[in-house]
Amino acid sequence: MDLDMNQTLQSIAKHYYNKELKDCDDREVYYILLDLTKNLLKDVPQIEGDKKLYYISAEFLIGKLLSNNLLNLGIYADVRKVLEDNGISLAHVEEYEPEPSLGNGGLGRLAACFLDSIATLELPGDGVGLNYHLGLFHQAFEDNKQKEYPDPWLSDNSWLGDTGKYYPVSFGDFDVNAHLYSIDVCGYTGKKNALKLFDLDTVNEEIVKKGIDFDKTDIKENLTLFLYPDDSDEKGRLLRVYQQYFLVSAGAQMIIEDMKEQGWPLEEISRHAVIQINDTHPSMVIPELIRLLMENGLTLDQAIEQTEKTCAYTNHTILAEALEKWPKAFLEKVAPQIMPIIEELDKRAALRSDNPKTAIIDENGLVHMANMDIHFSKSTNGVAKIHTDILKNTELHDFYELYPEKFNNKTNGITFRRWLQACNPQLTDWIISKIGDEFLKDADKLEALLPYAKDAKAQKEFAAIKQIKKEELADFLKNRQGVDLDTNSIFDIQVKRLHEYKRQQMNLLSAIHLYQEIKNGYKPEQKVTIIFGAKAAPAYILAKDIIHAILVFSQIVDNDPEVSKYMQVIMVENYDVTCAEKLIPAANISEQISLASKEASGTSNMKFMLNGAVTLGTDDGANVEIHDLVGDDNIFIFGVESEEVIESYAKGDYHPQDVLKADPKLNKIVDFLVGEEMMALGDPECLNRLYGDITTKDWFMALRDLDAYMAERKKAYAAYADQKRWNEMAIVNIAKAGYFSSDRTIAQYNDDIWKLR
Ligand code: 26V
Repeated sequence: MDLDMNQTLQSIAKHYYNKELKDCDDREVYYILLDLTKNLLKDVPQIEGDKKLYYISAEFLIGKLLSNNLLNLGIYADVRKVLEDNGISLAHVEEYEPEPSLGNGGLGRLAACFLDSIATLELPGDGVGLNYHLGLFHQAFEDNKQKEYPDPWLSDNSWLGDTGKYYPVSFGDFDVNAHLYSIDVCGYTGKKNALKLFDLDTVNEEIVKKGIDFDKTDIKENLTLFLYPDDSDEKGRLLRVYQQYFLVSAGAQMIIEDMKEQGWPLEEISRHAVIQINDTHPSMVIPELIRLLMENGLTLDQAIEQTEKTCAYTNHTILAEALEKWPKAFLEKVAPQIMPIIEELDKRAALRSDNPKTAIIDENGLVHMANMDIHFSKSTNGVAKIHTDILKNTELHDFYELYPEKFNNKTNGITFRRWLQACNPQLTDWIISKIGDEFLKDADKLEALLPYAKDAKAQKEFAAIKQIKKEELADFLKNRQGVDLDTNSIFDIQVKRLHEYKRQQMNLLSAIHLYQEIKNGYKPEQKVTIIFGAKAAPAYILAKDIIHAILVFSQIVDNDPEVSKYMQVIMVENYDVTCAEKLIPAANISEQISLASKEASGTSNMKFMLNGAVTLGTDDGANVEIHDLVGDDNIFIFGVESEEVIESYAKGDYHPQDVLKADPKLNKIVDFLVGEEMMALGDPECLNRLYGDITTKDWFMALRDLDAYMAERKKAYAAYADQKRWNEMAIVNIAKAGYFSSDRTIAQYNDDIWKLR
């Protein structure tokens, strides 16, 4: 970029603060950079084409945008240098940017990575979502328990731009106006798309009471107040349907408006638009688009045909409880105008198949959103090979028989701009010093690093960078939550949403086992720091019990000097994208231990791999593909395989008591949960409930895999002792990570589904 960076920043500093740059504090520098970047973004050319993608999603977990934008504008290094020359650290400046937490986890973060890659590949495509005033709750630990607080991110001066446009949305009992905001999304080649976010002007942040409680009935005041309001009760679920219809109705109107502005006939909308439906949250876009096309003069048959050719659906989970089914009564209340269309689609679906499992409306009057998506969109994809295979062979088998041509796999990916360049500039520079910078545009080129895996000098250099990242993490956590980390220990990290199927409880049980061994005189060769980071859904009691047990156990270890020489357990408070960017580059071991078949893909597994951590995991989700790429020697795999798990569920033959009877040593571990040490510090109600669940239900088979997990973990720790071998494994992982660039994923979506050019 042709810009004297020092002069430019000095003049903005003068203009706003009447100071020299070096005299500005970090907060002021943040606003100077925001101003600079927003202005530069204005001049970035829009990506154009005669077909446009709309990636519609209830979540976009975009994280902080400053670094990412600087990178994609090509001025990151320049800005960092000028700041440094003025005694300012870009890392400290970034702390003043509030993180927009507009997503729960992987699904929302994937949408954000995709936007980056879509713009980088110069494909015309916008994100379409909601402008939640309060993103995912802020997690605090009080008395070793999770407490939830609001997490505001909006301020007068932010990345969000007001388009000034409104779209009318009619609910059954009242009408509102959707207000369109927009955030520029600049790709790495210097062209931009947008993230379009709808909001409602009447939303009132004052109605938030204690914690994150609020009146769920006043839709005009609460519609876009929170990301996914608590849906453990009926009012919360109904509010969610209001949010969803608001999103799709405004979104579909905007799409139709775009078509008209371009002069493209709506009878041919599928030639000019493609709508990727991210999970079932935006599924009502199908009947809504049909309705609007008919309002615009298409016949019912035309509208249905065009909609089916325009929409495509991505499935992100096989967990039955996560597949949305809305009672007809809800939809009739929220959007009575689309109910006749859904009924019509249900009739037409029944003509295509009389199998009740593929019905849109079931005998209980529940509308199965995924079923509507599969019948009336042109493509259904899973997010990793094994996940798509399970959809085809098991979960959605009846649909696969009906529409084999609609099913396809798109293994997830991550943007290397954020998950390597921005969060690990040291590693990026090191890779560039070895193989040049071509891999930044063509991730497959990372393979050129492979010969360095066995190179002693390269191994040492890599290890030195890992050490720097461990020290940076230690500083970060010291500042953030006052903990001290031993950077000479193994950093063994599991960060993701808390869910029983992800099995943080199994990690905890294995940590308890290590504690017991140390108490019995075992002296590990290498100290280990086991780090967790996870938020639990506010109404998910067992998940909160697991957090409680981890926090209590962490305290027990800290209080015991005999044990804390060899191990430490840390639960990071308020795990978010910002934390992830610090934790992932510092990891030695990446914990990916879901019950095989349950994790659709996972994406942190890819981020860890790219940053030179070695996976300890099950053959589940994208771990399977990581395993294939790096081979048996560069990964630690354990556990029951997915076919066996699926068979076990079908037969209902898993009982944790059988495992406990067969292996007495496991009893000792599990009993610790309710033993005197834990009970002395913890809440007996929570601990007993967790113990009761694990010993009698254990729905996700943690006990079944526990022994194999502990054995494999020991192997990994032993392998770490051979530093040469360990660094070799880590470098092989980096070299093989190119496949997981979201640029590859997006190119495949485009080739197979979107066909934008
Ligand atoms: C949602 C819910 C909500 C109700 C309670 C239980 C439950 C369990 C799981 C979910 C997940 C919903 C969809 C989702 O977030 N899937 C994630 O998508 C990621 C991106 O494709 C993928 O990497 C993760 O494996 C997958 O869990």
